[in-house]
Amino acid sequence: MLGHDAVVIVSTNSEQKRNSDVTYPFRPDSNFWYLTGFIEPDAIAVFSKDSYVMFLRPKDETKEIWNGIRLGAELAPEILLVNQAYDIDTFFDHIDSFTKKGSAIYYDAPGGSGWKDHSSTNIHNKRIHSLFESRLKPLNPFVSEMRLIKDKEEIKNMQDAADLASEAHINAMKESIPGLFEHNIASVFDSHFRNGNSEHSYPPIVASGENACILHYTENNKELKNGDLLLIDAGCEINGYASDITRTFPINGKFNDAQREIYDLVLSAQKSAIQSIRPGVSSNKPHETACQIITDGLIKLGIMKSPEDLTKFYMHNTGHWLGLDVHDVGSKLVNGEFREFKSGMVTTVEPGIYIRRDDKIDPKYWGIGVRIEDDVLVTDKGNHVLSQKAAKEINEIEQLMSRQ
Ligand SMILES: [Mn+2]
Repeated sequence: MLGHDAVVIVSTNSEQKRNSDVTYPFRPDSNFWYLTGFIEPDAIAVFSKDSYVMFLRPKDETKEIWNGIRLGAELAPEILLVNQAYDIDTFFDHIDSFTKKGSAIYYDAPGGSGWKDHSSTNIHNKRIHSLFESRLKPLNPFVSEMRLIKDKEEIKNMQDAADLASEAHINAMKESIPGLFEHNIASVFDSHFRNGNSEHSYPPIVASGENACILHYTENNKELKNGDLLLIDAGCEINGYASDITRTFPINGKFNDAQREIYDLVLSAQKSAIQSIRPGVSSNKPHETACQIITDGLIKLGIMKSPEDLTKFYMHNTGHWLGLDVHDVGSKLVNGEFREFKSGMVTTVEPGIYIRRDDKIDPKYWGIGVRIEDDVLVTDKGNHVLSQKAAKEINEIEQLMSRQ
C-alpha cells in the first residue's frame, strides 16, 4: 500500500502518572499493539519493505525487581520476530540508517487524534516530528482499513469479550434489588471481568431511573429505587479487543406498562436494525431503520408530534465500529458516501429512547431511559450477534429476575 521506499514508524505510550509515584494501569496504543503484539510501554517499531526493528526499554535489574520483567533487546528477535532490536534511548542514533534519503515516513502520535497531535505521551513523539516534519505522512488511514476487517483470531477475542460481558450483565440482573446502590451493581462487573482475567474496555455506566437520560453518566453511586429502570452500559477487553453491551431492566424485576411500551419500541428498533446488516448494505442502514421505527412509535404513543422531534429523545447514532478501541477506527464515509458492510466488520447496534421531565409529555413516561446494545459481526451471509448470551426479551429478563 505504501510504496517501496516507505518507512513506517509506530510508537506506543509511556506510563501515565496518577498521583505521587503511582501510575495508571498501562494499556498499549492500539495501532502499535495491532502491528507488533508487544505490550510494554516506551517502545517504537520501525518497518520497511525488508526489515522490522524494535526499539524498547533496556534490561535493568533494579527496575525489574521493583516494577516487573522487561523483554529487552537480546530476546526481542526470538519473541517478537523482529530482525533487530535496540534500546529505545538509541532510537535517534539508529533511525537514519533505516530511512532512505527523502523517502516517505508514515507515523502517527500514539493514542492521539492524528499525526499532528503533539499531546501524545510517547517520550520521543515531539522529536520524531521535528526531525522528519516535511516527510511525515499519516499512517492511520492505512492501519484503520486493516483493523476494520477482523480475522479469525480477532473474532475469537471479540467473541470471548462479548461472552464475558454478557455473563456479567446476566449476573447484574440477578443481583439487582431496590435498596442497593448503583456501585453495588458496578462491582458485579468489576468482579466478573477480573475473574475472567479481563478489564473494563471503558468506564461503565450504571444509571438508575432518570440518570439513564444522562448519556455518559459515570457517577454510579445512587440508590436503586423500586419502580425504576436500571440502564447498564459495560464491556470488557480480551487481548485488547473490546465488547460494548448495554442492557436496561426493571430494578424490581417487573416492567410496568409505560416502561414496557418504551422498551418494546427500542427492542423492535434494535432487532430490525440488526436484521438489516449484511454484506453490501449501507453501514447507515441500521441507523435509518432504528430512527424510522422509533419515530413512528413515539408519535403513536403521543410522546412526539412530528419526526423533527426525534433528536429530543434519541440523540446519538445507532452504532460504531468495535475492535481494539471501543469506538474503533475506520471511517463511515468513503468518498462522501456511507461505506457498505463487508464480512469481518464488527459494529454495535444500540438504539435508545430517553424521556426527561417535560410538561407536554404524560408523567408516566418521565425519567424513562432505555438503550439496548449488541455487538454484531458481519458474516458472509448476514450477521452474527456476538453478545447474544445477554438476555434482552422482556419475558427472559423477568424470568431471570423472578425471586420466588
Ligand atoms: Mn457503544
